[in-house]
This record gives sequence, C-alpha cells and structure tokens, in this order.
Amino acid sequence: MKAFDETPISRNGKSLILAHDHGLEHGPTAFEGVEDRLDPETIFEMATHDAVTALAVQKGLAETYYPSYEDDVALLAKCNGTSSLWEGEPYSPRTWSVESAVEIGADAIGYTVYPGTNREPEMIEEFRAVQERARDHGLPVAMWSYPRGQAIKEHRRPEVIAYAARIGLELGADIAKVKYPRSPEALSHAVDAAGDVRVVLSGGSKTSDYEFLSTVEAAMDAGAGGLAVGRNVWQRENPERILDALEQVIFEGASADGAL
Ligand code: FBP
Repeated sequence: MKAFDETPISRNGKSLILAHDHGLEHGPTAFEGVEDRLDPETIFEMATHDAVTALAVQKGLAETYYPSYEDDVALLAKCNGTSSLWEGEPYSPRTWSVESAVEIGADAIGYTVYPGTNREPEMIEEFRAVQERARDHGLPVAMWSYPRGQAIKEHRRPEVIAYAARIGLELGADIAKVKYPRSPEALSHAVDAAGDVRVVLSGGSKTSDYEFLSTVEAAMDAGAGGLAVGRNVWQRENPERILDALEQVIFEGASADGAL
C-alpha cells in the first residue's frame, strides 16, 4: 500500500518538500550570498510556511533544531548522504537509522539511490533495509532517484529519468524524487512509468522566479506530485515570496504568471 496520501507530507496528493541537506551534499559554498542561512534556524523557520508539507534534513540538524519545530513542521528524515569532497564512485552511506529518526519525530524517510553506479548493488540492498524499517513504523519513503556513474552519459535523458522513476516503484518507494528531464512530455512519461509512486522534482540551481515557476507549472500539468526543492527556495533573498507563489502553482493550479 502506498502510504503517501494519508501522511502529513502531502496535501491532497501533492507535496512541497523543502530540502536542506546541502550543507552536507554541497558544503558551505551553497550559502554564498545568503550567509544568514548558514544558521539552520532560518530554514526551520522558513519551513513553517503553509506551503511547505515537509522539511528534509539530516540527523544533526534534526537533533538540534527539530524539537522546537515539531508542532509546526513535518520532518522528512534524510537517512543517507555524502559530501562533494568525495571523488570516488557515486555512493551515499547511511547517516541515520530509521529508529533514531522515529525517536526524533520523523514523519517520513528520505533515501538516495544512484542507479547505475558501480555500487548500485549495495545501495539497493541498503535501501531495502531502510524501506522495510520505514514500513514497520508506518512511514512513507521518498527515494532521491539519481542515476549516475560511468554507465550514465547524460543523467537527464528522458529514458534515464523514466527509469529512475520506475526504480522508485519497483523498490517500494512512495515518492520518487527526480531531476527535471527538460520537457513536460518526458516528465509525463516518467510519471506513467512510476505507476502509483508520486514523482516530485528537485529544484536544481537557482533560476529566475519566472523560469522556475514556469517549469513547476509545466511539471504539475505533466502529472508531477510536487517538488522537493532546496536552492530555488532558500537561496532566494525573499523565500516567502516564492513559497507564496509555489503554493498557488502546486496546490491551487495557478499559472506562473498568475502566481507572480
Ligand atoms: P535542489 O532543489 O537544491 O537541487 O536540491 C535537491 C537535492 O536533491 C538536495 O536534496 C541535495 O542536497 C542536492 O539536490 C543533491 O544534488 P546533487 O547530488 O546533484 O549535487
């Protein structure tokens, strides 16, 4: 059974997950120009916006800051991660057990799989264990499904993204988070390939308000279940303004023009 629709991380089958694991994945350079956001408190505060259905963070941030926000923010516990200092074969080790995440109050589990990496067998086996523990606790699972490795020449090719979304279905995720395959048609195919798994888009590097919202509008029209977005929200000088607009586009079916 797909638990997604009944969980606090969705609203009417759609979600806007604020992703903030970049301090680990990209390092402090991700905060250039918005140095105040080096303080995680600013991001937890941001996540109290009505539009945000969950905040995805690593264990360290959750342990320290989540207790003050547990009444206002749903927690998506990102249970593996890797730094950009690592230059070996793509791999994302476990950083957080499901049990510990549950103790802190997790409402959902997030986990990266890199289909195509030479370490794919380990990653799939580790995902299996996490997915089964999440099921024991009745928690939905979001898979960051990011094909990479020597075999992947172009990780945003339509067939690669459709495969990534399908892998979410095959391995028992409730949400497959994928990169935008550059066209609504390609995304629509990925949504079909994912069956009843919700396909949400990552936001990518920061673009203009209009460009970003137009892509979100097109993605929603193509059947996406929402966004799991980081930089395109919290790297903005005024994140509240883009969250207001995203709320309209994702949950109310507004156009980018209308929302702006
Ligand atoms: P963005 O919306 O900022 O692209 O974040 C989505 C995300 O999946 C983050 O959760 C993660 O930190 C980052 O992208 C990893 O991206 P990559 O592995 O491509 O550097």
